[in-house]
Amino acid sequence: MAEVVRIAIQKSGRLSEKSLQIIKNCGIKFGSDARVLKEEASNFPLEFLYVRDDDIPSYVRDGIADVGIVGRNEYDEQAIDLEVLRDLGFAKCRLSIAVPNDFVYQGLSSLEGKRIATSYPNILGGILKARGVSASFVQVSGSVEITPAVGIADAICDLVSTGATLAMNGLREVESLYTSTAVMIGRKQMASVAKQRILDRLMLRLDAVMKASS
Ligand code: PRT
Ligand code: ZN
Repeated sequence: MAEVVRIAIQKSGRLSEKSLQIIKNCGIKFGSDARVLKEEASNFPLEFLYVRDDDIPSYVRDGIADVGIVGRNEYDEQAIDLEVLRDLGFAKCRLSIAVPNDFVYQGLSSLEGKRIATSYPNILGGILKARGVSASFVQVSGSVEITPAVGIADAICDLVSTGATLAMNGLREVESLYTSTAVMIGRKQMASVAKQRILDRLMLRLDAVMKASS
Protein backbone atom coordinates (compact mmCIF):
# COMPACT_ATOMS: atom_id res chain seq x y z
CA MET A 1 0.00 0.00 0.00
CA ALA A 2 1.29 3.43 -0.89
CA GLU A 3 2.31 5.60 2.05
CA VAL A 4 0.14 8.54 3.07
CA VAL A 5 0.65 11.27 5.64
CA ARG A 6 -2.19 11.54 8.14
CA ILE A 7 -3.16 14.98 9.32
CA ALA A 8 -5.42 15.54 12.34
CA ILE A 9 -7.73 18.51 12.03
CA GLN A 10 -10.33 19.83 14.45
CA LYS A 11 -13.68 18.36 13.46
CA SER A 12 -15.77 21.34 14.33
CA GLY A 13 -14.70 24.54 16.02
CA ARG A 14 -12.70 27.70 15.63
CA LEU A 15 -9.79 26.00 13.88
CA SER A 16 -11.69 23.81 11.42
CA GLU A 17 -12.50 26.10 8.54
CA LYS A 18 -9.14 27.80 8.26
CA SER A 19 -7.26 24.52 8.70
CA LEU A 20 -9.13 23.03 5.76
CA GLN A 21 -8.78 26.20 3.73
CA ILE A 22 -5.02 26.29 4.08
CA ILE A 23 -4.78 22.70 2.82
CA LYS A 24 -7.14 23.50 -0.07
CA ASN A 25 -4.97 26.48 -0.94
CA CYS A 26 -2.11 24.02 -1.33
CA GLY A 27 -4.01 22.62 -4.32
CA ILE A 28 -5.04 19.48 -2.44
CA LYS A 29 -8.51 18.18 -3.27
CA PHE A 30 -10.82 16.44 -0.81
CA GLY A 31 -14.48 16.40 0.12
CA SER A 32 -14.43 17.77 3.68
CA ASP A 33 -17.89 16.45 4.39
CA ALA A 34 -18.41 17.19 8.10
CA ARG A 35 -20.04 13.79 8.67
CA VAL A 36 -17.02 11.70 7.77
CA LEU A 37 -14.29 11.27 10.37
CA LYS A 38 -11.59 10.17 7.99
CA GLU A 39 -10.99 10.80 4.31
CA GLU A 40 -8.24 10.81 1.74
CA ALA A 41 -7.29 13.55 -0.69
CA SER A 42 -7.82 12.66 -4.34
CA ASN A 43 -4.63 14.21 -5.74
CA PHE A 44 -2.08 14.04 -2.91
CA PRO A 45 -1.07 11.28 -0.45
CA LEU A 46 -2.75 12.97 2.50
CA GLU A 47 -5.38 11.48 4.80
CA PHE A 48 -7.52 13.59 7.12
CA LEU A 49 -8.67 12.66 10.60
CA TYR A 50 -11.35 14.94 12.04
CA VAL A 51 -11.12 14.96 15.81
CA ARG A 52 -11.50 17.16 18.91
CA ASP A 53 -8.66 19.64 19.21
CA ASP A 54 -7.78 18.35 22.70
CA ASP A 55 -6.94 14.95 21.21
CA ILE A 56 -4.61 16.21 18.48
CA PRO A 57 -1.29 16.34 20.41
CA SER A 58 -1.68 12.82 21.80
CA TYR A 59 -2.78 11.42 18.43
CA VAL A 60 0.39 12.80 16.90
CA ARG A 61 2.53 11.50 19.77
CA ASP A 62 0.99 8.03 19.47
CA GLY A 63 1.37 7.89 15.70
CA ILE A 64 -2.38 7.80 15.01
CA ALA A 65 -1.72 10.96 13.01
CA ASP A 66 1.61 12.13 11.60
CA VAL A 67 0.90 15.83 11.90
CA GLY A 68 -1.91 18.00 13.24
CA ILE A 69 -3.19 21.54 13.39
CA VAL A 70 -3.92 22.82 16.89
CA GLY A 71 -3.83 26.02 18.94
CA ARG A 72 -0.42 26.63 20.47
CA ASN A 73 -2.24 27.02 23.80
CA GLU A 74 -3.53 23.44 23.66
CA TYR A 75 -0.15 22.10 22.59
CA ASP A 76 1.76 23.95 25.32
CA GLU A 77 -0.79 23.08 27.99
CA GLN A 78 -0.48 19.36 27.29
CA ALA A 79 3.31 19.60 27.36
CA ILE A 80 3.69 16.70 24.93
CA ASP A 81 7.14 16.77 23.40
CA LEU A 82 6.63 17.23 19.67
CA GLU A 83 7.88 19.66 17.07
CA VAL A 84 6.12 22.84 15.98
CA LEU A 85 6.60 22.56 12.22
CA ARG A 86 4.93 25.83 11.24
CA ASP A 87 3.14 28.74 12.84
CA LEU A 88 0.05 29.16 10.68
CA GLY A 89 -0.90 32.53 12.10
CA PHE A 90 -4.68 32.17 12.29
CA ALA A 91 -6.94 31.71 15.34
CA LYS A 92 -4.94 34.34 17.14
CA CYS A 93 -5.87 34.88 20.77
CA ARG A 94 -4.25 35.71 24.06
CA LEU A 95 -4.32 34.05 27.44
CA SER A 96 -5.16 36.78 29.91
CA ILE A 97 -5.90 37.43 33.53
CA ALA A 98 -9.29 39.04 34.07
CA VAL A 99 -10.82 40.21 37.33
CA PRO A 100 -14.22 41.50 38.47
CA ASN A 101 -14.58 45.22 37.97
CA ASP A 102 -14.23 45.94 41.69
CA PHE A 103 -10.99 43.94 42.14
CA VAL A 104 -8.02 46.22 42.85
CA TYR A 105 -5.33 44.93 40.49
CA GLN A 106 -1.77 46.19 40.77
CA GLY A 107 0.09 43.53 38.85
CA LEU A 108 0.49 39.76 39.16
CA SER A 109 1.36 40.08 42.86
CA SER A 110 -2.29 41.04 43.47
CA LEU A 111 -3.09 37.39 42.70
CA GLU A 112 -1.06 36.10 45.66
CA GLY A 113 -3.21 33.66 47.64
CA LYS A 114 -6.19 34.10 45.33
CA ARG A 115 -8.29 31.47 43.56
CA ILE A 116 -7.91 31.62 39.78
CA ALA A 117 -10.24 29.68 37.51
CA THR A 118 -8.63 28.41 34.31
CA SER A 119 -8.49 25.62 31.76
CA TYR A 120 -4.74 26.23 31.44
CA PRO A 121 -3.21 25.33 34.81
CA ASN A 122 0.12 24.26 33.33
CA ILE A 123 0.75 27.39 31.28
CA LEU A 124 -0.52 29.67 34.04
CA GLY A 125 1.32 27.73 36.75
CA GLY A 126 4.61 28.08 34.87
CA ILE A 127 4.19 31.82 34.44
CA LEU A 128 3.15 32.48 38.04
CA LYS A 129 5.97 30.33 39.37
CA ALA A 130 8.50 32.25 37.29
CA ARG A 131 7.14 35.48 38.71
CA GLY A 132 7.13 34.19 42.31
CA VAL A 133 3.36 34.34 42.78
CA SER A 134 1.52 31.53 44.52
CA ALA A 135 -2.19 31.18 43.90
CA SER A 136 -4.63 28.29 43.87
CA PHE A 137 -6.26 27.08 40.69
CA VAL A 138 -9.88 26.16 40.12
CA GLN A 139 -9.76 23.92 37.07
CA VAL A 140 -12.76 24.27 34.78
CA SER A 141 -13.11 23.13 31.20
CA GLY A 142 -15.61 25.73 30.03
CA SER A 143 -17.61 28.81 31.08
CA VAL A 144 -14.61 30.09 32.98
CA GLU A 145 -16.06 33.61 32.84
CA ILE A 146 -18.92 32.87 35.23
CA THR A 147 -16.76 31.54 38.09
CA PRO A 148 -16.13 34.88 39.88
CA ALA A 149 -19.85 35.75 39.78
CA VAL A 150 -20.80 32.41 41.34
CA GLY A 151 -18.19 32.77 44.05
CA ILE A 152 -15.80 29.95 43.22
CA ALA A 153 -12.91 32.09 41.96
CA ASP A 154 -11.45 35.56 42.58
CA ALA A 155 -10.02 35.95 39.09
CA ILE A 156 -9.83 34.01 35.84
CA CYS A 157 -7.19 33.18 33.28
CA ASP A 158 -8.73 32.44 29.89
CA LEU A 159 -8.37 32.93 26.16
CA VAL A 160 -9.53 36.27 24.83
CA SER A 161 -9.92 37.43 21.27
CA THR A 162 -12.33 40.37 21.06
CA GLY A 163 -12.87 40.80 24.82
CA ALA A 164 -16.66 40.80 24.37
CA THR A 165 -17.18 37.72 26.57
CA LEU A 166 -15.29 39.28 29.48
CA ALA A 167 -17.22 42.54 29.21
CA MET A 168 -20.51 40.66 29.12
CA ASN A 169 -19.61 38.93 32.36
CA GLY A 170 -18.51 42.05 34.24
CA LEU A 171 -14.82 41.19 34.00
CA ARG A 172 -11.88 43.37 33.08
CA GLU A 173 -8.76 42.11 31.30
CA VAL A 174 -5.78 43.25 33.34
CA GLU A 175 -2.83 41.32 32.00
CA SER A 176 -2.07 39.36 28.87
CA LEU A 177 0.31 36.50 29.70
CA TYR A 178 0.74 34.63 26.46
CA THR A 179 -0.36 34.73 22.82
CA SER A 180 -1.43 31.80 20.70
CA THR A 181 -2.02 31.04 17.04
CA ALA A 182 -2.72 27.80 15.21
CA VAL A 183 0.38 25.69 14.68
CA MET A 184 1.18 22.57 12.70
CA ILE A 185 2.75 19.98 14.96
CA GLY A 186 4.50 16.74 14.16
CA ARG A 187 6.79 14.20 15.78
CA LYS A 188 10.48 14.97 15.76
CA GLN A 189 11.07 12.01 13.48
CA MET A 190 8.60 10.89 10.83
CA ALA A 191 7.65 7.20 10.87
CA SER A 192 9.29 6.46 7.51
CA VAL A 193 11.42 8.06 4.81
CA ALA A 194 8.44 7.91 2.45
CA LYS A 195 6.28 9.85 4.90
CA GLN A 196 9.05 12.39 5.40
CA ARG A 197 9.21 12.95 1.63
CA ILE A 198 5.45 13.49 1.44
CA LEU A 199 5.62 15.89 4.36
CA ASP A 200 8.46 17.81 2.69
CA ARG A 201 6.29 18.22 -0.41
CA LEU A 202 3.36 19.39 1.71
CA MET A 203 5.57 21.90 3.53
CA LEU A 204 6.89 23.32 0.26
CA ARG A 205 3.34 24.03 -0.84
CA LEU A 206 2.35 25.35 2.56
CA ASP A 207 5.27 27.77 2.65
CA ALA A 208 4.35 29.05 -0.81
CA VAL A 209 0.73 29.55 0.29
CA MET A 210 1.76 31.36 3.46
CA LYS A 211 4.25 33.54 1.59
CA ALA A 212 1.61 34.48 -0.98
CA SER A 213 -0.86 35.51 1.73
CA SER A 214 1.56 37.47 3.92
O1 PRT B 1 -14.81 20.60 20.40
P1 PRT B 1 -13.35 20.87 20.52
O2 PRT B 1 -12.74 20.35 21.79
O3 PRT B 1 -12.60 20.43 19.28
O4 PRT B 1 -13.20 22.49 20.52
P2 PRT B 1 -13.00 23.54 21.72
O5 PRT B 1 -14.33 24.05 22.11
O6 PRT B 1 -12.08 23.01 22.76
O7 PRT B 1 -12.15 24.66 20.99
P3 PRT B 1 -12.57 25.95 20.16
O8 PRT B 1 -13.03 25.57 18.80
O9 PRT B 1 -13.43 26.88 20.96
O10 PRT B 1 -11.13 26.67 20.08
C1 PRT B 1 -10.09 26.07 19.40
C2 PRT B 1 -8.87 26.97 19.47
O11 PRT B 1 -9.18 28.26 18.90
C3 PRT B 1 -8.38 27.33 20.86
O12 PRT B 1 -7.61 26.29 21.45
C4 PRT B 1 -7.54 28.58 20.58
O13 PRT B 1 -6.26 28.19 20.11
C5 PRT B 1 -8.28 29.24 19.41
N1 PRT B 1 -9.05 30.44 19.80
C6 PRT B 1 -8.94 31.66 19.20
C7 PRT B 1 -9.96 30.56 20.78
C8 PRT B 1 -10.41 31.88 20.78
N2 PRT B 1 -9.76 32.54 19.78
C9 PRT B 1 -11.42 32.30 21.73
N3 PRT B 1 -11.80 33.46 21.75
N4 PRT B 1 -10.47 29.65 21.65
C10 PRT B 1 -11.42 30.03 22.51
N5 PRT B 1 -11.91 31.31 22.60
C11 PRT B 1 -13.01 31.54 23.61
C12 PRT B 1 -12.49 31.92 24.98
O14 PRT B 1 -12.20 30.75 25.73
C13 PRT B 1 -13.66 32.70 25.58
O15 PRT B 1 -14.63 31.82 26.13
O16 PRT B 1 -13.86 32.59 23.22
C14 PRT B 1 -14.26 33.36 24.36
C15 PRT B 1 -13.68 34.75 24.27
O17 PRT B 1 -13.88 35.31 23.00
P4 PRT B 1 -14.03 36.89 22.85
O18 PRT B 1 -13.98 37.15 21.39
O19 PRT B 1 -15.36 37.26 23.45
O20 PRT B 1 -12.88 37.56 23.58
ZN1 ZN C 1 -11.24 21.28 22.79
